[in-house]
Amino acid sequence: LCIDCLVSNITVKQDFDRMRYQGTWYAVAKKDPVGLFLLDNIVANYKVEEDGTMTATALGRVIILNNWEMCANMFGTFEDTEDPAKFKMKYWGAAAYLQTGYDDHWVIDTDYDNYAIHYSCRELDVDGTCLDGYSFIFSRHPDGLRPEDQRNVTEKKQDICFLGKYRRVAHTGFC
Ligand code: ODT
Repeated sequence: LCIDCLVSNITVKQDFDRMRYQGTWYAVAKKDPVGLFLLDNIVANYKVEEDGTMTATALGRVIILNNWEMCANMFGTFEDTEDPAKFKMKYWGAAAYLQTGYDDHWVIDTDYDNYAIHYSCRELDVDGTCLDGYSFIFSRHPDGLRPEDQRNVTEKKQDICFLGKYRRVAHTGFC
């Protein structure tokens, strides 16, 4: 629960298990940041390397240079923090004209087998709330969340103060 919307009060998945988080996740909904990048057909694939480092790749439809539509092939490496569910993600694209960055990457909740709620605040407001952030709702199933997971996901969207700010992420086979 997060009633005051302070980023420092947001709770994440307890005892996050990166091994069980590995594999393919389909984005079913997204709360966009300022200057959104990934539009739709977003699929992430997480992996734990031999040294224990978590890495990921992501595909998604983007529009670059205002009207050039393409499928972005993105890479990320995750730096651990003192909280196992909170990472710093360094990311870059397969091509130089794609976005690069260094974002928070928090796993708010997941059951590993069906759903996951990701959260990233890029910019804190002076009052400690999130001024610019983004979030993905992920499913293991390309066709969306199971009905039995929807209530919990809605609750978590509220906890991170993004309820009502998500849009559906379409999967049309573009990527
Ligand atoms: O789309 C936006 O507007 C912001 C998101 C930009 C970050 C995309 C970089 C992905 C790098 C590869 C990592 C995959 C992990 C995906 C999990 C969540 C999305 C960052």
